[in-house]
Amino acid sequence: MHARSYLLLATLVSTAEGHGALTVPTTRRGNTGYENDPVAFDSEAWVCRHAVRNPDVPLFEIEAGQKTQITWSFSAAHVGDCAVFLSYDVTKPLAEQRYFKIANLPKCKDQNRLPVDIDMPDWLPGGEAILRWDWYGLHQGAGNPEFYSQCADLNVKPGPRAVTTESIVKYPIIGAYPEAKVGGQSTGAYRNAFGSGKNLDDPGFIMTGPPCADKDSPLNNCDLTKTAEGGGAIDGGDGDGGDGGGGDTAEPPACSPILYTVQMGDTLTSIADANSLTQQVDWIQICSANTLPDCNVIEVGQELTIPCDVNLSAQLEADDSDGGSDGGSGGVIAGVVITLLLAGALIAFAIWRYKKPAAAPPPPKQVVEVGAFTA
Ligand SMILES: [Cu+2]
Repeated sequence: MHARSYLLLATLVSTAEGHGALTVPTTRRGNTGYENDPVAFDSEAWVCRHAVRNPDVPLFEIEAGQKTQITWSFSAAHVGDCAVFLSYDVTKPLAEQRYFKIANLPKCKDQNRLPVDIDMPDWLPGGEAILRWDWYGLHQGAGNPEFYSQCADLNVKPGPRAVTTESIVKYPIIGAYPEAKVGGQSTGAYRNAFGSGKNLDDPGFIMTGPPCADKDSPLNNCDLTKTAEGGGAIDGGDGDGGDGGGGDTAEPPACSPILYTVQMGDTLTSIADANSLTQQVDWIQICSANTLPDCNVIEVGQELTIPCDVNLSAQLEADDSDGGSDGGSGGVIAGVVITLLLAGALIAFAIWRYKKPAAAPPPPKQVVEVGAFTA
């Protein structure tokens, strides 16, 4: 019994933690279904979540020198930055593939679920290639990023300025991003998205990761990583080193759960989206926090607690440590009670999910509106 509860809880928690994926072009998963869990940034899944091309997905056609549109979908729109890399090593295993960057996508939550133009460099070689999209989420602080990746397979139509693949400086993805924390201390390699590196204009705003293959390119925000290390030339040339540091170690501000009264036309998804900036939760977390018997059913006038993602993870980690937030014995007791309530809610929700294995939680877009009578 206990073992099963723990297993279910673990499953739920890993689901609730995962928060974003590329949806256009169609990735190697072959659909836009849930594949949002974070990956370890030193794992092969960080290169691509699938080792080989999906034969059911046609190659996505792109043309050197032209724009192409991509789209990502975040179910919890965390602060952080995205980037696009290419590789022509389509027949090599993930660990041997070498990549180069073509685009920086700072603050990519601001384009959540929108078509985003990428300028394909006019010097791209022709042939089959891998488009690799990644995202580091900074909602847990500069020292604790979450990493996400997706790969899609391309056919590149070259332009008149095409170079050879050999003339592009390439590198493995594992190791292309710096450690976020060493010896318990933030390395400052990632920006403080809640403070000094919040906005593009801030002096502390840095994009982390290697420079674009053409580091002097004015396209695709490549100037943001112009001085970074790790590649950045299409003629085998220079590399002027660089700093890349400048972040600080501040942690995200604690946010508090808020009460929300359901309005006409609301869905759990729309509520999660509307509060994503402060609460950073998705519809699954709201459903779970309110122990709703059915995530599809909410009623106008119903009061929902919208929890806070940062506090949720902190709370889960705290678990059987003191759990108190202000040190007094009252605080400790309150903390334990809250932890127990939260665990109970998660287990209840997990059991609810377990009882309906055929009906996995619906994709957010399909959450049914309830109470939509004409006023
Ligand atoms: Cu997340």
